[in-house]
Amino acid sequence: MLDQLNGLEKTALDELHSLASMEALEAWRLAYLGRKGSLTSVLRSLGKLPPEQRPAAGRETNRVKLALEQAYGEQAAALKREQTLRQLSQEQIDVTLPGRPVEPGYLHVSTQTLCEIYAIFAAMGFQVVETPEVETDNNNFQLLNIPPYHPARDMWSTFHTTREGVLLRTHTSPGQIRVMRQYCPEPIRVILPGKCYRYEQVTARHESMFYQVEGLAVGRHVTMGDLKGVLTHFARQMFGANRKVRFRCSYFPFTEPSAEMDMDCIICGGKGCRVCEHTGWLEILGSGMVHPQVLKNGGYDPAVYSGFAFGMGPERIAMLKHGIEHIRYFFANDLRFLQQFA
Ligand code: FA5
Repeated sequence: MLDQLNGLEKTALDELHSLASMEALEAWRLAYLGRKGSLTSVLRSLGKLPPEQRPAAGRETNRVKLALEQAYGEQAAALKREQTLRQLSQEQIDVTLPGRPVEPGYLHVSTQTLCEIYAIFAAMGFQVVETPEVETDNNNFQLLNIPPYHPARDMWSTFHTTREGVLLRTHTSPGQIRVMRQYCPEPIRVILPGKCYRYEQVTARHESMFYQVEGLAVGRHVTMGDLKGVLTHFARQMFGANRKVRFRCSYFPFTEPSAEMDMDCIICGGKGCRVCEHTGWLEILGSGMVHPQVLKNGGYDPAVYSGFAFGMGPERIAMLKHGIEHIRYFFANDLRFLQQFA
């Protein structure tokens, strides 16, 4: 047995040192150290020896195994080194070739529009705050004066989740409650951008997922005049200094009074066309003075504090700015559309 082992060790090492490729090395490993290799079969046959010979034979087998493993490791490292040196001497790098340019990415048109909106409001002292897309019924509706079974719920067709009272927000207005509760009694000037979801049929101006940017200002002596000033300034910064705006009475349960802001049609300049449905005006956003009950729900005393809020759709704003006919282009991932805004 011991002679057999010594013979095996010698043959294996001789063979190993003559190997010239990684493939041959792997074949050697399988032949000697693999599960069906020679050394493994010697190990297996130890049990057949007379008991008094087993300890010495076991020790010797382990010694040979370790010696072969070590030699294998060294040979592998040497072959690898040789291979690398060979590659380095054969392959040449032409450093004079021009580099391959990495195509830079660019922002999606919705994100570009959001950035423009942020910049305009930041210049007026508004901070950007993000609030969750998955909301409670309480924040999305009830604390905004829309109790269960209130007919105003029809204005926001809702995606509910399987968890009772948890839904995908239908607008960014629940962020008003979150921010007021976080900052009360500090004055607030924030915009709250993010995705909203409505269970609606897709039309040229309606998607089931879209962005909104909410605005909220709360403090002492905040008036409707402030609301009109801020929003008129926004429209002129976004669409041009000569833009006319008008405020139309509207209804939102969480603002009182409420108003929608229209801008003179960017396409026909107010004369009337297909885009503005021959009215000369385009609706840009919903707004109003924060309802006293909503201020209370946010922790503010409506006898001391007042505020204004607004909500706009950046996709609709981008549609006007760039003359985009259908809202479905925004999220269809068609590069022919997206690359126009690179
Ligand atoms: C609201 O969602 C109110 N929360 C806005 C508001 C905030 C009013 C604060 C008062 C105070 P409305 O449903 O009109 O209102 O939506 C506001 C804007 O979101 C719309 O003018 C439009 O630009 C955009 N929008 C609404 N629904 C969709 C839709 N399905 N697809 C794309 N944009 C939409």
